[in-house]
Amino acid sequence: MRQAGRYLPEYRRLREKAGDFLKLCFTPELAAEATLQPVRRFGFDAAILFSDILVIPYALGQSVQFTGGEGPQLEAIADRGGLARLKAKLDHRVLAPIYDAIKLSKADLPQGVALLGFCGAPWTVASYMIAGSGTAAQEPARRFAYEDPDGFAELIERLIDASASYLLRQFEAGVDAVQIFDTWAGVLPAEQLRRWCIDPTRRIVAQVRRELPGAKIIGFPRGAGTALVTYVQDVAVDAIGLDWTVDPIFARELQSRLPVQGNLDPFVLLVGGAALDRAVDLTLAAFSERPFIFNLGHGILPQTPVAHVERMLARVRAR
Ligand code: 1CP
Repeated sequence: MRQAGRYLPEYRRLREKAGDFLKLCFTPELAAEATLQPVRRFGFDAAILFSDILVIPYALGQSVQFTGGEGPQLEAIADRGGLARLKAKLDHRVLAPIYDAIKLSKADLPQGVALLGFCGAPWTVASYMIAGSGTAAQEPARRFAYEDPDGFAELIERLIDASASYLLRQFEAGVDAVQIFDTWAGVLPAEQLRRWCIDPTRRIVAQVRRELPGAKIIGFPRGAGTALVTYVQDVAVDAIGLDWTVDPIFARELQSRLPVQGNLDPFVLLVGGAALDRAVDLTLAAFSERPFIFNLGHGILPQTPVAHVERMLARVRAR
């Protein structure tokens, strides 16, 4: 998951053929192909839609580019004036090819293999919109939120509405569940995390369920640590993704309330060998007695050898 394709040769070929990353996301046949590739190769129980969290700023009219196969480049929103340049509402015509990619993927997936849709949580998406690129600790967005909390709240409001309507369209197109990625939750102090991560995500979930009661939603507030307890309570997700720093002793408590997903260290998968076997065994021993989705604690690293993924899967499936 999560920028995952890059370790697969078939993805790199498809990416090269498409040329541009956004073209890959917005050409339904190509996006569906990228969605299906990992399932074909490994027989996973679920596929995640091939897209990116930054299609939302793009559909709000912000310039978004992926140049040189590296990270995203956006036209940074430096202040409140930058907000005025965004469209008032999400343009679903721009996003229509993504909904078509969902339909195509769903039609081609084997029976019983779930299709996951996703979006970024408002805080994480806002942090890229403000910085204009990836940063080590999202300081431009943190500065914006401290210096102009009302202006920042305005951006978060827009993203709550946009994300809820985007997720609803994904369900309409056929996804079985969605995951909300709050990749940068962990850089905020508790009060800011409640205000900018937990509360907005709670409102997205409530808005989606108002239209679609029973919509299945997985939360992934990376780095939230002990705030996971409040997150689970307040956001009322159906399952929680755990990053690799979460101690299973702590997480087992959460698991008595809801299914958990995770949380193998992506770096040990890259390293492989006996360390990988041991980490897989520890993860399974910690979580497999209660509802559990075996997964990594964050995205697979692009340099990960495919053989290590095969080794991990063989070990999990042998249980
Ligand atoms: O895993 C998959 O391939 C499924 C599709 C997927 C998902 C779920 C992609 C494709 N991106 C994402 C989510 C995403 N994108 C997140 C949240 C999840 C996470 O924490 O990893 C984030 C923060 C992004 C932003 C983004 N897009 C980055 C990180 C930038 C940074 O420096 O902080 C990058 C490198 C991208 C590009 C991207 N998205 C996806 C792929 C395969 C790629 C690589 C680009 C390429 O192939 O050229």
